[in-house]
Amino acid sequence: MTESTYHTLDAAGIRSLISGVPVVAGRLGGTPDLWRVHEVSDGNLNNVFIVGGPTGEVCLKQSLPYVRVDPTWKMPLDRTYFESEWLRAVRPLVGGLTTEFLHFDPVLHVLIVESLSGHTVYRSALMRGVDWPDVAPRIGTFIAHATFGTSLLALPFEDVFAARRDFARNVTLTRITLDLVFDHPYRDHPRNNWDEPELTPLVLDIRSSAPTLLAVENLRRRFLSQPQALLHGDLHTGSIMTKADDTRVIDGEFALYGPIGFDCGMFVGNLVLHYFATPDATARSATIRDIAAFWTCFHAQFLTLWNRDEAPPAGTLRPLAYGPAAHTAQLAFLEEIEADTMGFAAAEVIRRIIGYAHTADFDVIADPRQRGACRAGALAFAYYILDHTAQIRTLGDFLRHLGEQEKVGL
Ligand code: SR1
Ligand code: MG
Repeated sequence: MTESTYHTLDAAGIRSLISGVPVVAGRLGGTPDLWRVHEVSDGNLNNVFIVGGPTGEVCLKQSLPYVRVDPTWKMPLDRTYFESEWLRAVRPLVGGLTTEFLHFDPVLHVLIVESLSGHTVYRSALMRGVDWPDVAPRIGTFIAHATFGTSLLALPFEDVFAARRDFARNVTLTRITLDLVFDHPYRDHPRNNWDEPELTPLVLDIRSSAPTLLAVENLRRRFLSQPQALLHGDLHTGSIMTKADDTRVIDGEFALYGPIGFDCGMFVGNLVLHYFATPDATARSATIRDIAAFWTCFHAQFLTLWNRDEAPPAGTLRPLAYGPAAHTAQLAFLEEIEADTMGFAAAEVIRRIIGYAHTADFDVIADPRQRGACRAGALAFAYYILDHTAQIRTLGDFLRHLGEQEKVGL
C-alpha cells in the first residue's frame, strides 16, 4: 500500500511510486522488480536517484524537510515544485540545453526527469583538466534564450506578472541566496568558514571597504528588485552536466524572477574560481577564452532574439522606435547586464571562499600552502572588482585584470 502523505523514499518506495506513473514506467520497461535504484545524491539539498530498467533510465529527485548536508537546518519541501515549474517554463525555450521533464509528485515532492548518461558535472570535468571550448558558449545560448523568452520582451505582461507571482513564492531558497551570497560573508557569522589564516587580513579589508560594501548592497538590491526574467538562480558549474558535444543545465530549484546578470555572474564567477584553482598558465588562458566566448555568445543571441523579424506574440510590448537610436538603447540594456554580471561574479567568488558551501575546485591543489595562495588570489581578484566597480566597466576590463593574475598563487 502506498502512503498518501510525504515520506522520504527508499528503493521500494521509488519502485512503488514509478509503477503508478505510466510515462516513467514505460520508459524503464519491464516490471518494478527489474528496476535498479542507485542513489547519486551529491548537492547540498536533496536526495537524488538514478532508476534504470530494461529499456531506459530516469533521474528522480526528492526534497527533504531539511538541508541534506546539514539535517539540523530545517526547510520546507516546496523546492522541487519550483524546479518543475522552472523546467516546464524554460525547456520549450532552450530545447536540448536542459533535461526533459517527466513527472512531478506534489505530495512526495518528487521530480522525475530524463537521466543523462555519459554526461559529467562540468565542475568535475574542469577539475580533471578537460578543455571543451563549446560548453561556455552553450551556456551563453542557454541564458539568452531562457531569459529573453521569459521576459517582457517576449511575453505579454499578464503572463510575466503571473509567472513572477508564482516564483515570488520561492522565498526559502531566495532567502538562502540573500543570506549566503549578500550578507554572511560581510560579517561574522557561524556559517562562514575558511581554513587558511592568510585569508583573514583580506577578509577584514573587504569588510571595512566602503566601496566594496556599497557595491554588494547595490547588487543585493538589484537581485531583489529587478525582475527582468526567470532565472535559474544557482547557475554554478555544478548545475551543468556535459560532455564534449552535449550540455545541459540542471537543478533549477532556486528559480526566481531577477536580473539577467545574476545567472551570467554565477557562471562567470565559477569559471573565475576554476581559473585560480587551475595549475597552469595554458589552462588559465583557456578559462579566459571560455568567459569571453560565453559573453560574446550570450550578447549576440540575446540581440538576435530581440531583433528577429517574426511578429511578436499578441499582447507583447510593441516597439515604439526603430533604427540606430533603438539599437543604442538595446546595447545600453546589455551593458547593464554586463555590469551586473561582473558584480555578481565577484560576489559569488567571495561567498564560495569565505562563506558557506565552498566549491571543490581548489581540492585539485595538494599542497595546502599553494591552495591557500590560490584561494587568496581569487578573493583578492573579487575584492578588486567590487572595490573598483566604477573603473572596471566592461567584461574586457574584467578579463584583462584576470589575465594579469596569471601567476597568482602558483
Ligand atoms: C544550503 S544550500 C547552500 C548552497 O547550495 C546551493 O547549491 C546553493 O548554491 C546554495 O547557496
Ligand atoms: Mg543545486
